Amino acid sequence: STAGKAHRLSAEEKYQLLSDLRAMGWNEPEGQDVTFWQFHFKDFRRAFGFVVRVALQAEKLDHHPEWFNIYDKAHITLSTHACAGLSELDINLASFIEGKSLPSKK
Ligand code: H2B
Repeated sequence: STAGKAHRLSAEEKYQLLSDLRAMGWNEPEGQDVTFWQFHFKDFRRAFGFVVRVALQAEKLDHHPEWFNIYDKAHITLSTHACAGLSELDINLASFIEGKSLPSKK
């Protein structure tokens, strides 16, 4: 498992590593060491296809999101349970989500 070695990002590391993701709409809610984003698709088929692609990648990375889907939306929260905060594993998964998995993003 890679999660056991996960290092909780410091405030400075988060500032650096999350800046690109913030520009794409990812957010860290006040008082919670997580990052989240709600994706909006054209329809359920695209939203659920997205969820499936991210699920397969999550298994490859052995790092899993918290999420829910309502019709054409998918709400994703990323954090690393093993370090009770954000780690580079979350950055990796978010980068995959932004880079490879959103051809049908509205
Ligand atoms: N996903 C997330 N988000 N955080 C974890 O700490 C985590 C995980 N741990 N997926 C992994 C699985 C761990 O339980 C396995 C054994 O590697």
